[in-house]
Amino acid sequence: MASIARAHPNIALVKYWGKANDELIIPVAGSMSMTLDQFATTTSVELATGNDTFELNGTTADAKATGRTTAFLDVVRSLAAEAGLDTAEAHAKVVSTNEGPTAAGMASSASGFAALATAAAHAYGLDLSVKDLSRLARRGSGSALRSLIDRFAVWHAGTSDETSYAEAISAPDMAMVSVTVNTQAKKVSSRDGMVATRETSPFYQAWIDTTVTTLNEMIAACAAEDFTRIGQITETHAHRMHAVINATHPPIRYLAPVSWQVFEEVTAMRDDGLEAYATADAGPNVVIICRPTDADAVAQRVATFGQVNTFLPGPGAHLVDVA
Ligand code: 2P0
Repeated sequence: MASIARAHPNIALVKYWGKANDELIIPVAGSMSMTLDQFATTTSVELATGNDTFELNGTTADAKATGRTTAFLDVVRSLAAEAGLDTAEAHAKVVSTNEGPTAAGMASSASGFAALATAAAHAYGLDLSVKDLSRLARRGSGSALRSLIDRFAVWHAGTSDETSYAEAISAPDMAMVSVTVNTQAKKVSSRDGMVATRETSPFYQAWIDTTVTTLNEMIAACAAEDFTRIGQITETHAHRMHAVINATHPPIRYLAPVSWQVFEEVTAMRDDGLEAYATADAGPNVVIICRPTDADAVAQRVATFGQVNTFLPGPGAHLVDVA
């Protein structure tokens, strides 16, 4: 009996960058995102004897990925023990497939842990609400908790395991056009980059303060269905995140020259009356938000900079089958 779940990546409009608690993955500030409608991860979890095993995209995962999966399953097992379930000691066979191109940098750890949390909770016999599944997914990877939510999500930072969770927020319909750029840049993981930022960036407290304010502004802009304001907040906030990261020592630079060219092109689009705004995560790829009716025009404007994909708001993580 395998439990199978599907989840999609999410892209933040208000970014998560920095932890108040590294073990529980409690962030220093809340964030807000759109769940995508493509590049799903499908994960099956089947209880088994012997060690936990993890197969990713058809091959046995490396030791680091397997260790992270086992650590996550330990959290699930501890919840099963608290609930008095006889699955609490069981190991699991985990098989996961990403539909997105592996090199696309489209938050596969978010869809991965959202799908794993959903499938593993079911396999171990836990009956969790979406809120509690988001809290569980957070233990695997912070951004994964937002992929539990349909369309648009807010992560309430909270101050404890209980109070740090995701829930839906209503926002005007929009599209995201991702530009996957070609670069040889060596990537510092988000996890390591966040620690370096906390330890060495002199702007860290300002970043925390501005993110708290920005999330409140974003929630108000969503309530007002003000796409222009949402876009302006998104682009400014992305640059503030890269600014605090750039100020680490030694410096971390996630954006590449071609990323800046895409930002320039988005400014030019606006000058031409095509309303679009850009953001970027811990890597050189740029994601452009626009109205769905403008997505084809935006995609054409950036086609020469890299591989272009267009997304609409998608579903939160869900069980698809119990074989
Ligand atoms: C975000 N990022 O809000 C931000 C923007 C990257 C830049 O969430 O350590 O992989 O597993 O909690 O979730 C990436 O962070 O980090 C991320 P962990 P995660 O989407």
